[in-house]
Amino acid sequence: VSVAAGAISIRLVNEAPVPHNVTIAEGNRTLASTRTVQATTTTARANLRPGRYAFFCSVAGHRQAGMEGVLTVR
Ligand SMILES: [Cu+2]
Repeated sequence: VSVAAGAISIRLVNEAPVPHNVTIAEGNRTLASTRTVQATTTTARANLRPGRYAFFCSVAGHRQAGMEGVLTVR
């Protein structure tokens, strides 16, 4: 996933009955996160400088199960 630097909007559509979120982090520092939701949609805002960040679901065990990726901010 890649986005332009500056203000961004994160939109999580979770149709499942299992709770999820989207968290963006730089190392151990959380830069932004949505609420943890199930069977609904939620949004969050962030302001990001250029770089490569991790994004993942922070619900216990979910990142380890593969819910992660790299966010490139141009
Ligand atoms: Cu999850």
